Amino acid sequence: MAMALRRLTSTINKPTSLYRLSSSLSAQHTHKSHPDWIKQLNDPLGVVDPEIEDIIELEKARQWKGLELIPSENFTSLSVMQAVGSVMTNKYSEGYPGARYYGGNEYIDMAETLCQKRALETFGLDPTQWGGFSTSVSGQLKPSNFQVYTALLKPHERIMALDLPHGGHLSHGTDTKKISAVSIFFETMPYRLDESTGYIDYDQMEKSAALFRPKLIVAGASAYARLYDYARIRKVCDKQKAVMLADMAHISGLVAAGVIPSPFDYADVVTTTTHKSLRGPRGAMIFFRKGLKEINKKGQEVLYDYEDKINQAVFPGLQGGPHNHTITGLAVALKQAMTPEFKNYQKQVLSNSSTFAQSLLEKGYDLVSGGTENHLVLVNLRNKGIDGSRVEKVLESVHIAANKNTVPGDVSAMVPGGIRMGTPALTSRGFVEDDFKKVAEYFDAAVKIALQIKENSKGTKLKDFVEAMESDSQVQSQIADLRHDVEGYAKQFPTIGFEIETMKYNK
Ligand code: DSN
Repeated sequence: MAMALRRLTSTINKPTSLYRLSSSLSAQHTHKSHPDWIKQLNDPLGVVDPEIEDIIELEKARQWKGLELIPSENFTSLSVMQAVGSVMTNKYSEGYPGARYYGGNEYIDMAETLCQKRALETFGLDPTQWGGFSTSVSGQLKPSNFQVYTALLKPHERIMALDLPHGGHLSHGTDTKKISAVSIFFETMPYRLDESTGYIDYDQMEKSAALFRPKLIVAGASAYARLYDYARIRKVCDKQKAVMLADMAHISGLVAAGVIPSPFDYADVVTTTTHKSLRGPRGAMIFFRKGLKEINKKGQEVLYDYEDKINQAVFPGLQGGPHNHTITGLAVALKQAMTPEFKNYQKQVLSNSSTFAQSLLEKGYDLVSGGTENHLVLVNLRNKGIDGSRVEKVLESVHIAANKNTVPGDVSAMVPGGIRMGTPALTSRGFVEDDFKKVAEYFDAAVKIALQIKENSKGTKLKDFVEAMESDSQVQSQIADLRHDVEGYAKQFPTIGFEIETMKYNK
């Protein structure tokens, strides 16, 4: 006992031994292994949850074999998915870089700061004049637009935006049934298309604004195939002293690549989702002007005051912990958006869209506004004697994903008269102009099947149509043939973010 004690004290008192003791604490740990119950919790997906793994494999096959024509969708890159599926998902970081309510955020701050820097660079913005949030990603565009409204307006102040049935978006509050929070908490007045041209009626917008006196006007849409006249809307905003919010969700990839005009030259605030033409992860960004606004009549400098207000509205106003994996993935997407390859991609998106529009026109389809200047087309099916809901059903059955959509003149959003289709997703897979001529043929074939089904339907309801579609063996065999052709065509193109060889369902 005494010997042992002596040995211990002599060891303790030797400085070199002390050094060895501390160095073994910091660097010479052996790796511990987990007990089985922890190991099991960390097994790979295929072991933990084959059911979900199978669903993911089915979705991969769907993305590979189908024609993805929904204009607000895209296939994000492998590198973005790697960042999104990373350990960055594990952190809470309420607050802002350098001012968090949680410890351990040094790398989250680095990712977010880089993301913000890249966001400004991507859109060519001077950081002394514009600020941006990549934190606004714990929702889709609806929260972001709502965050802007709550930051800059008082409850029930007035917003003007494109009418929902004319191509607007629910987050702009022009729904007459008051189903969106925006239309519940704010007063909205729509501006509309000139139905004879399918273009926005700016003259009428100006007149309505003079009567309605909005505090904020939204320049942005969900189904508008033409470019916005931002300068014109700026003038209306200036007359009414209204904030100009550009919602560039659909077109932000095209804006980033500089292939269509940028709203930043005119708007006060710009919002966008990040997963549409921009090809990032699902999320949203808010940009706002800062710095000098004007010199007032007394010769004093007036500064923009959006930064703190929008900051507050995002957090703590409406958002909690940011999705750090998404912010990290977005940083990657923005890096890609500044490359020459991305510019080529966006040029191809536009060229494909224009070819697609032309092919549809040649087949006798009526396009709202007569064509397109962006990534989407809006087909008015009324002259064909059918509606968007019925055509969407047949398209889905032949593995073509598109949206039914209201078109000017529609009385019901339940049976809209049009179909909205876009080119960003298939362009990501490598489709070029000739491929879109083929896509137009497949679309036309699907519409013809829909017309035949409608003729055989016993009643006038959508469910009668579906019943006729499912019960007619001749129709079923036409659908099977067309689906076979569509899938054969789509399968020629590479998948994005995963390899065909590694897929479970790759036949
Ligand atoms: N951004 C919408 C779309 O256009 O599909 C979804 O809310």
